[in-house]
Amino acid sequence: MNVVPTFPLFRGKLMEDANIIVLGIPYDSSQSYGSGSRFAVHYVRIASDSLEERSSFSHRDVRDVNYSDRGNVDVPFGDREKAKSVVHEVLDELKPERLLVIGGDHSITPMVLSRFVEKNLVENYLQLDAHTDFYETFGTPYSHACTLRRVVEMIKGKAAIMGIRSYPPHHLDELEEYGVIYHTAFEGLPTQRLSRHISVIGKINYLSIDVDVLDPSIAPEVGNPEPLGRSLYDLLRVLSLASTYGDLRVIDVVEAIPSSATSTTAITVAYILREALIALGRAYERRNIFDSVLRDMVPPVLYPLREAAYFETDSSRRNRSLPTRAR
Ligand SMILES: [Mn+2]
Repeated sequence: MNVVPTFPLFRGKLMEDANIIVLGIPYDSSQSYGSGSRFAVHYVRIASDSLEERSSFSHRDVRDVNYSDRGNVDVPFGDREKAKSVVHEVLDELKPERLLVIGGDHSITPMVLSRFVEKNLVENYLQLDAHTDFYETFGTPYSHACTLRRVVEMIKGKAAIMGIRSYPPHHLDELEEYGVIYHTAFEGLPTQRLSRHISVIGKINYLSIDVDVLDPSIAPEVGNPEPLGRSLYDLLRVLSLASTYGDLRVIDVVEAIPSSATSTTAITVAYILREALIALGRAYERRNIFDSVLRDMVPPVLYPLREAAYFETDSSRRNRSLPTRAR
């Protein structure tokens, strides 16, 4: 198989029959400004070794997730078609039920997505990004700046994008024309407008996270940094909503170019990857038909209650474990 072994994310054990597969795709030939996301696949895995396996955000432990990190796809650089065929070859061999991809630049998303669409495993798509990525062509039609455009051409369901704050004005008209739901960074992520967002997030199967959706003060090392981004907390809320309501199949995390394993960006991405594994684990737990029927039966107006229940566990835990301090 065309994969290269690496230090496994959160020291996960190598398993043949894991429910969730982790793959690095160190392809960065389309980055148009800063480049070097091919190295992220190494640095963020090492950075994961510095974090706790148990998340204080979701109160879950990544060691309870049945995942296996299979290493990095051995992609040829500069040849997009060859890279795509190697990615497909590896996906066909591993047959992941659910997948976490570490990029690489954003042009890897259409490569991965196309296989899942062909197999009818992915219908709806959500991208978190500072940029619209909706250029028809940007030097080449497979530039990272054309990601969403290529995605919209191939998916059968709905596409949505959140966090955008850098685009030519005509892109917004085109997004509407193509039926893409969009929220700018200034409209906020779910923390502010929960009910409007979960009607989008609750249906997604493929979540693509461009790290530049975050404010550059949190993750400065990305290909195209853009000020006025969202917080890590907002991003994690999207993940928790998607795992509570949706049927997540694939998450990719792309465009980071950390300069070392100890950089703020590497640590932040490792943090996102831990929550992404936990989200995919929750999605797997909710895979059975009974649960999906129940999910459809709950009217969207009651969705906030379901999420409140998820977070209630956190506060009850906090109340239990914190002794009253003597004054
Ligand atoms: Mn971007």
